[in-house]
Amino acid sequence: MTIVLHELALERGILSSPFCWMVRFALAHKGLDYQSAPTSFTGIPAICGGGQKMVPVIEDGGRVVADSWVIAEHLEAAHADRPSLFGGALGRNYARFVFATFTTHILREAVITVTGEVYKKVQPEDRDYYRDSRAQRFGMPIEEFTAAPVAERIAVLRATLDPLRTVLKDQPFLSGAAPLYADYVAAGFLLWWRAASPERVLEKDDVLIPWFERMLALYPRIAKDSTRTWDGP
Ligand SMILES: N[C@@H](CCC(=O)N[C@@H](CS)C(=O)NCC(=O)O)C(=O)O
Repeated sequence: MTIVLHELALERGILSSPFCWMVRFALAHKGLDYQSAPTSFTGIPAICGGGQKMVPVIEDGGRVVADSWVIAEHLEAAHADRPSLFGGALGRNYARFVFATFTTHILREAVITVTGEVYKKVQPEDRDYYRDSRAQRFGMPIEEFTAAPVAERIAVLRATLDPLRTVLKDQPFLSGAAPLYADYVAAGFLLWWRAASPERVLEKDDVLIPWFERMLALYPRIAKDSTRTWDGP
């Protein structure tokens, strides 16, 4: 049965959530058929009959599963006959560490840097909600995000990706010879950033570019549905 993926959309259908991209990669890796159900921020509380606060959320054979990591573990267990997302317990723990690194160090830096851009791109019905919720979350008005020295922040953000550079200069994927969920976490982050920000997070000579190109070549639907704001991958 087709899985339904509730995912975040900005104006013009721009899909821009790192966590939703991670789930798309996971579904594609497993070869599972899925239907996208885009939502605005303010549409989230109404999905699946109510009660949801965030996306991604999937409906899989009558089960509603929320949270990208929980979804990845659900897909691994419920579709165990399909290619493994983690490649066993060690791979699961490695992916968990990569995910935690992104959510604690890298995403926070990125969110602060990109919030002003996302604000320009949210759907009209989301503008007030987005402005007020981000001001409350970060303790500063939205105008301060847009006025921030973006170049300096991007330099800091680029440096947070150094551990990936160390690994990926010597091997094709974070997970080794083939991609697994750790790679999808990192690529999901970059797809989100690339859709939301006009600023390149990967410079043209970044050693991560060949890996990112390999990630984009894996699943045509992901490459097709993602929005590119740079003159690169
Ligand atoms: N831990 C969650 C985080 C999901 C998350 O932060 N989703 C954001 C979109 S990127 C969201 O739905 N935000 C709703 C809001 O800010 O109102 C996961 O891994 O799925």
